[in-house]
Amino acid sequence: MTTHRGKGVARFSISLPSGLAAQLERMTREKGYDNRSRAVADMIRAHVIEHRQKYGDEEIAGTITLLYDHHTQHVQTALTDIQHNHHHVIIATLHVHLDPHNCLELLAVRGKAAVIKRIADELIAAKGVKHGKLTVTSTGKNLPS
Ligand code: NI
Repeated sequence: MTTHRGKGVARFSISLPSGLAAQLERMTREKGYDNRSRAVADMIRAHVIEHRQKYGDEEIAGTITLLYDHHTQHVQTALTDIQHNHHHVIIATLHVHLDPHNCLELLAVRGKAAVIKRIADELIAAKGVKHGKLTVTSTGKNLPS
């Protein structure tokens, strides 16, 4: 990636699959942005904030959502092992049998941001997990109302 800097603005070009580029154009229009750069800048800003929340020393609360096919060999054992290893951080779980194959698992977590991020990455990367997502919020302690 080549970056050109000037007047407080960094310019760079990126390559996207054409289908994704078309979806970006559509979203930019639908959200009312006057240009693509502002839409992309807002997306990057949101991700930077999320990234900081995940990697810091700060105490956070959140949820980890996992979707997996319980027929995939060893997936449930692997996920349960990880959860037992971090029982002090995982404060509640909910398991829903979505259909004959798919399971939805929600874990409520509380602890240091970097620790929670590591556990979420480990769970999401486990073989058999089709999709996973960490949603971060505050513990409420240092959040002015
Ligand atoms: Ni299930």
